[in-house]
Amino acid sequence: MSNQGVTRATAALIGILGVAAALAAGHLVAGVVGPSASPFLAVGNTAIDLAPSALKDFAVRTFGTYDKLVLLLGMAVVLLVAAVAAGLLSRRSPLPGTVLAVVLGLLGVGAALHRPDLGQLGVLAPVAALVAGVVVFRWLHAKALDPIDPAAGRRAFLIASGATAAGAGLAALVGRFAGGRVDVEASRGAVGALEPASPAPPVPPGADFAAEGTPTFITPNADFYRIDTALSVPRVRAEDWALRVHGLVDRELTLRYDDLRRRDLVERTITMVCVSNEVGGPYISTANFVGVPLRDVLLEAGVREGADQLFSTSADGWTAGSPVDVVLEEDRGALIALGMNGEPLPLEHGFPARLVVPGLYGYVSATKWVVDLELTTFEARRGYWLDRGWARRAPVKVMSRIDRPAVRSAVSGRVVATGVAWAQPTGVERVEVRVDNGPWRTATLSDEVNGSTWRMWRVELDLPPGGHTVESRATDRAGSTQPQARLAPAPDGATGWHSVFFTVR
Ligand SMILES: Nc1nc2c(c(=O)[nH]1)N[C@H]1C(S)=C(S)[C@@H](COP(=O)(O)O)O[C@H]1N2
Ligand SMILES: [Mo]
Repeated sequence: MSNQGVTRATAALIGILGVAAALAAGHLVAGVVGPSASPFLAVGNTAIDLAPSALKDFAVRTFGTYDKLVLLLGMAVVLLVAAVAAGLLSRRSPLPGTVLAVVLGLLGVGAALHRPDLGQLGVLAPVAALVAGVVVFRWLHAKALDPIDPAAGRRAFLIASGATAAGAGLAALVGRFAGGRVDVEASRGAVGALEPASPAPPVPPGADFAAEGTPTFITPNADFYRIDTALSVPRVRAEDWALRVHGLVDRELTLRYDDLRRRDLVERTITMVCVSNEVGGPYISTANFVGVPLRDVLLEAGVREGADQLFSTSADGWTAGSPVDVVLEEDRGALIALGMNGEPLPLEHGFPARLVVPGLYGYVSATKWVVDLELTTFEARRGYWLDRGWARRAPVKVMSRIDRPAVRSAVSGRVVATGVAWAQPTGVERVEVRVDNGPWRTATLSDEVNGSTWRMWRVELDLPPGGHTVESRATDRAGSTQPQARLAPAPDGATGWHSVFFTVR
């Protein structure tokens, strides 16, 4: 048997088991040194950070909020193929498989070193993966090649394979358990009600046209759009959380969760929007955020002359830079938010705390899992997306979207076109609609909640049967109208009129 090597099926199995053992060992150690050190996640997170922005934009455009799932599945397929290939190349000698295990392990080491949220101990996880991968691969290979007694050798190999599979499963489970030790859900549950001392005014029933196809005015937390670079949601307990305010300040502050929640909390109804939102896109949502005015905290710290950037950092190392003049505006209503729609922030939306700045796109303002606020200059530090082709200043652009009729739908009878418009922080003055390049008609607006929230619109159309194109454009309180020119989201937000083709029966 030794001259022919192992069979194809056995060779493939050895490759797969070697990779499984490596991943499981890495996951086990990551459970102790930090969940994001798990090699699979660390490589995925690093791939996200290093990916060219064109690829990331493509992923968001194509897969929307499933982009991360697609990345993980893609990685799994690549790994499986590599494992099988390495196994097949190693039918006679374990050398090719050993090389693959080392290369994958080093990839994991590189990724762990690149994670800003991991200390030096983070490399222990991929090192464990590398060692386990090499040892298990070579051990199984030797068993499969046993030249002395082929029958007994086969039995020993099967036992060893079973033991490897069981051991890998167990290690992965223990790693998962150890990683879950930081019980963030329990911490969130223990926060209880965050009662605002000054609640937001109630949203009037006429604030949306949900019965006619617009979104509800307040977006339920489960439906709130989610955009971030985190493959695994950072798990920070409220008890362990602290926010440091430093840099160009008169006095540094360190605020703990209890310090903040004991203050007079304010509630503000705010619409958030992502710069990646295409014309007509879904990355916009509205919530009642509860928290502490960001301005108050910055004034307590005392912002020094010359600081033009508020540089915020998340627990996982992501960063954003906001203009100091904007976050200090009295009427802006920027928050260090702790709660959202009557609950502590959901984990995916930044528990324990995040920033929300009305009128700025999320990538320059809305840091989730925020742990650090540095007063600095735009010269000195660059936020995460700036080196990836996005602009330094990114105020939200005036925009409108058509929700009904739906794209390419067929409608009969009376046509009611509805949609949303936004122009934070001034508010929407007017929405106009036209059909088939006809005259613009002014739409009816829903009751206004405040300038930092979206506004719904509706217009009744009387149209002959056949195909029609409806277009909309909004105008803000300062008098600027949504321009017709179509611009892509990069570098500072899409522009253009939304247009929808539909048919009247
Ligand atoms: N830590 C962290 N915060 C982040 C991001 C991120 O990738 N990491 N993405 C930002 C972007 S681009 C947007 S649009 C908003 C989205 O917030 P949401 O997921 O709660 O809707 O979060 C911002 N805050
Ligand atoms: Mo975003």
